[in-house]
Amino acid sequence: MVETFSLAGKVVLLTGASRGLGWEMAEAMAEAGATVVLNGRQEATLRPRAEALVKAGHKADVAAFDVSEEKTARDGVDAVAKRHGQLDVLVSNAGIQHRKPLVEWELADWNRVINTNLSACFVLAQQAARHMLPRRSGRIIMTASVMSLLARPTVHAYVAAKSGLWGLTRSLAAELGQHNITVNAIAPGFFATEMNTALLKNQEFMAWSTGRIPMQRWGEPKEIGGAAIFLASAAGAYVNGHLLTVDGGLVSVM
Ligand code: GCO
Repeated sequence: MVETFSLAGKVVLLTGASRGLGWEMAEAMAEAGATVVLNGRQEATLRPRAEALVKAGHKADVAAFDVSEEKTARDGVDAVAKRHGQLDVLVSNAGIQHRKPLVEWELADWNRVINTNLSACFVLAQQAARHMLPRRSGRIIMTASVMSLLARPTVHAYVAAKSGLWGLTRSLAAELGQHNITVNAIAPGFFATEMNTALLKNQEFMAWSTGRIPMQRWGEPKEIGGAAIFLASAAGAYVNGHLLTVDGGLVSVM
């Protein structure tokens, strides 16, 4: 049974993996036996993370590049596949947030969030697929959000990007499934990560958001890892085009 959830022999590239949910998924997938390749913009923040995984007896590498720059993103994916001889799983997790009342938004802010949270995911998935198609094997996992399905004020580009990412997940699943490449999305609810520091400091928001969640609490970052292992492992072999919410029940209730 344990083998079903094993990632032994798999090379996994995770973007935005130096902290937050990206790091938590990377650590969990390394513990499941994968060789995890940690992406972020700064090698200096990635290297200590990789060293900690290796020290714990796992396999880890780093790939520092900016996912929002098309050429560096494509070259970064190619370099991982070349260095490790294969790319089995892409976890396209990197994302940014911007919170402003509608009338205070600049178009540049909109474009920045859409580019990083949606367009970069398309580029990364396309480049990863180029390595997966010849092997007729691969898994692409997007970090979507409950904001793929819901919305709240001030986070306009994030909601639009995450909604689009759920659509992109389905379109990629539709085309790549015949090649034994599955494409799925993990939709986190509210987790206590650095991206949400401003929310965590807002007692009114914390009371409101926690009250909306059936489990009456935000997620612990370590509670995201199992979803990534499941979708990347043999256990998830026939799961394709799925949005796996990890949200304490938030999207299931009014
Ligand atoms: C926000 C938060 C949320 C959560 C998460 C939900 O400002 O509403 O950042 O978007 O971080 O993305 O899945």
